[in-house]
Amino acid sequence: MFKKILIANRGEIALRIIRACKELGIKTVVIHSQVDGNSFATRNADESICVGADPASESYLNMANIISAAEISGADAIHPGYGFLAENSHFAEICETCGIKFIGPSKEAILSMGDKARAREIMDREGVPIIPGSKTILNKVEKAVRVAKKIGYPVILKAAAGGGGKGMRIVEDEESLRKGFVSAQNEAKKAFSKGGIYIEKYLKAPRHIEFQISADKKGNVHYFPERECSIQRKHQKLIEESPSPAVNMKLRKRMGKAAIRAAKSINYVTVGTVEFLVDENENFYFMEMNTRIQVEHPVSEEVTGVDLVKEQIRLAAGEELSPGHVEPYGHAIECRINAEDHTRDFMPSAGLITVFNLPGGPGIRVDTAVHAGYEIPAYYDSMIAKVISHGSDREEAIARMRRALNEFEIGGVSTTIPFHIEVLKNKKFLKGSFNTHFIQDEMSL
Ligand code: MV4
Repeated sequence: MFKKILIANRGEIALRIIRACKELGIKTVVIHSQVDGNSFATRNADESICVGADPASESYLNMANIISAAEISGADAIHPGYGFLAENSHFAEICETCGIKFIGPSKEAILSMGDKARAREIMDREGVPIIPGSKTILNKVEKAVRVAKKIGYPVILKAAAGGGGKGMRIVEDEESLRKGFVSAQNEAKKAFSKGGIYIEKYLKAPRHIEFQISADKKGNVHYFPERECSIQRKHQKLIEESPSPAVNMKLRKRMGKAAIRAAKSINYVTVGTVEFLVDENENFYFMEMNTRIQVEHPVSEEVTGVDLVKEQIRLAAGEELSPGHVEPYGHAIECRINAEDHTRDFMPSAGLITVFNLPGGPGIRVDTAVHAGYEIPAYYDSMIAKVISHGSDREEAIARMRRALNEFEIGGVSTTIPFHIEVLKNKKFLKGSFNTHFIQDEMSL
């Protein structure tokens, strides 16, 4: 097992990783930018090292300084958390070269899943269902036109280096495909420095359902009960739950087995997530694989009792898989609380938090590194807390979440709490009948 882990992240996830390390008896060193010097994470770690100025490019993305910090502090592993360097295959490679264990899968696995067209190709070869479309990057518009003709319009253009919805474009006919293709390439090139585009049949109203998996170096792979992540806005998830109200035991088993096949196809080790789109007829299709611990991992922890961050660390250290949990215990929901004004197009609301009184009681967990007197820096994302409710069934989990959101007192900044409370009153949400268009269709913003 590792003796000391360097945490290359900030905020609630840095704290979450510190907590896991403490329970495992591992020393921690957290890196930070100048503005984060006195954060709750730095105060809870055994050591902290400033690696640069406030912009992430100079600190949380500064590979040379982070590696130096690991070497100076004698850390034998680096946990990247989510975002920043978590899915950077180059960083994983540098860690390996320096003899520091990157807590995540191999650089090869990160690289194959980072190229979304290649990921599709691998999954198709392994018998994991993919959305009809191109198996490779399309260099010429004529090729795209040919594929689109075969699968039928509408189609969606996606950037192979993108993911999470960045650089997508829906086209209804050949004319708009011809018009949009080169500009989509240019946009992708600008955003990701790689212009590769692939196309898929556009599914009209899919649900986003994903499977947490865990895998050890011997090739044992488990799947966890699915997470329903359809409640998103501009490709940012806002509410996640486990299990999905749309998935029965039979579908869970079919999708879980496909998720295991996906992980095995790239010799995956540690924890990861296989994302699927699911249509009204229970057809499911591989969309992407995320090679990191995700923001929404707590809902899986609540319905299984597994500490996923500890499991991730144990698996990275070469230990064997803990027993799996296929059927969920009760129901869990997570609301991401952002410091944003939802009445002003979710504009970030940076500034001083004057009041911060947490909800609690039965079935409520709050993952946050924020406190009263904390000043939200303008440099990073706007998530300030995750409220996770757990109940014996979906009804109880919703009732507990509603109760907790009303208890939560935050002063000084606008938050998305009122927005979440509205969603939790929506009839379609309560019935569990929604898809990825829910916010656009149901919430008047
Ligand atoms: C799709 C899709 C429909 N068909 N792919 C990909 C990333 C995720 N955040 C959204 N993604 C989608 N991929 C196919 N083949 C629908 C979405 C999608 C979406 C697309 C455009 C505009 C808004 C959207 C909201 C949710 C899901």
